[in-house]
Amino acid sequence: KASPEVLSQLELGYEKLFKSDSPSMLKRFLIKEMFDKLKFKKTSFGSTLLDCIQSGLENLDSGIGVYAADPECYSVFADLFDQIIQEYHTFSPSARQPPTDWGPSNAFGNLDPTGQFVVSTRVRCCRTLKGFPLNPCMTEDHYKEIENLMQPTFSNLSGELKGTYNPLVGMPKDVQQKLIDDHYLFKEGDRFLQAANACRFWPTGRGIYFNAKKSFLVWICEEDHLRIMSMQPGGNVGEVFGRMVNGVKEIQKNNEFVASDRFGYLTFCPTNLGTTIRASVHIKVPKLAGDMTKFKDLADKYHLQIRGAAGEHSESKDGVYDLSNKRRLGLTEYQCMKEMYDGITEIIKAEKAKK
Ligand code: ADP
Ligand code: CIR
Repeated sequence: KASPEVLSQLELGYEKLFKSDSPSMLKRFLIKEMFDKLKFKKTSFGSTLLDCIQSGLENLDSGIGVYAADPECYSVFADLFDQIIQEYHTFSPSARQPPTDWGPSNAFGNLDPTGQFVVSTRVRCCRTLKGFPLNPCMTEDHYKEIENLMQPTFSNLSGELKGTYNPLVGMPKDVQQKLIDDHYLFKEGDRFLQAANACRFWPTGRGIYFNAKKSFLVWICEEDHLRIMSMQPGGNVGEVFGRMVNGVKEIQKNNEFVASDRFGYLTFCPTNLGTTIRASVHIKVPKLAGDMTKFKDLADKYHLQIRGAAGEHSESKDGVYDLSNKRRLGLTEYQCMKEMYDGITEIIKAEKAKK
C-alpha cells in the first residue's frame, strides 16, 4: 500500500490539478472516484500513482501528464492508462497490437521530389531492454550497464550503419549543443521527464551512436532505453524507413526487447506504445500555416501531429513544422508509415491548392 507521505503528496497534487485549467488528459480522465481507487495501489516494483502522474501534477501544461513508472503500471493503473491510450491511439480496451509487419521494402517513395516543401525526413522507434526497469526504478549502475551492454552491438554494425558511440559524459558542451541544434541529439533538462524521475544520475549512461553521415542514430537512456532512428534531408521516406528497419533488425540480433501481447513494445510514455514509430517530416507549408484552423483540421483528419521544429513542446521556426503520425498502437509498422505518407501527400496537395 502507498505510504502516508505518498498519499498526502497525492492529495495535495490532486487538489491543485483539480482547481487548475490544465489541458492534460490526466486532468480530464482522473476523476475523483478513479483517484480515490488508484491512490492506495502499488506495483510489485513499488511504484505508486504518484510515480505515474507527478510529471502532470508538476507541469500543468502537459498534454498527457502520465508516464508508466514500471511495466506493471499499465495494468495496475489501467483505469487511467486505458482511457489515455484509447483517446490518443483510438485503441479500445479490448484491442490488441498486431504482430510486427514492416511491409514491402519498396512501399514508399519520395514525398516531394522537387524539394519545395519537405526539408527532411526522420523515422524513430523506441525499445525497452529485457532485464532492466524503466527510468524511475533504475539505479546508476543500470544506466552504466545498458551503455556497456550496447557497445558490442554498435561495434558489430557495418556498411552504411557503421559508426561511433558518443557518451554524454565527457562530451564538450559546444559539441553537445551543436548536435542538439542540428536535430540529432535529445535535449537536456526536459522538465516533463525530470518530474517523472527519468533524468536521475544524468549524464551517466546517456549517449548517442551515429554513422558518418548521421543518417542512422541510436539514443541511449534518454526517455527510453533505446531510440533507434534514421534521418536525411529531403522527402525520401522509402530510403529513411528502410535504413531504420535494417538497423532495428541488426540491433535485435544481440538484444531482447520488452513487449506485451496487448500493447506491443512497451515504452515509458503511453503515447509511444505499440510500434513506437514516429515518422516525421520537417515541412514548409506557408499558406496552410497562415490558416492555423484549417492546418489543424487537416492534421486531425489524417491523424497527424503538429510539433515545432525543435521537437515536442517547441515552436515553429522559419516556417518549418514537424508533422508525424500520431497513432502508433493498434496498427502495424507499415500502416503507421502509410498513415504518415498518405497524410503528408494530402497536406502537400492542400498547400498547392490553397489560394
Ligand atoms: P522524438 O521524435 O524522439 O519523440 P522530439 O520530438 O523531441 O523527440 O524530436 C527529437 C529531435 O528530432 C528534435 O531535434 C527534432 O527537431 C528532430 N526531428 C524530428 N523530426 C525531424 C525531421 N523530419 N527532420 C529533422 N529533424 C527532425
Ligand atoms: C506531456 O504530457 O506533454 C509530456 N509528458 C509529453 C507527452 C508525450 N511525449 C513524449 O512521450 N515524448
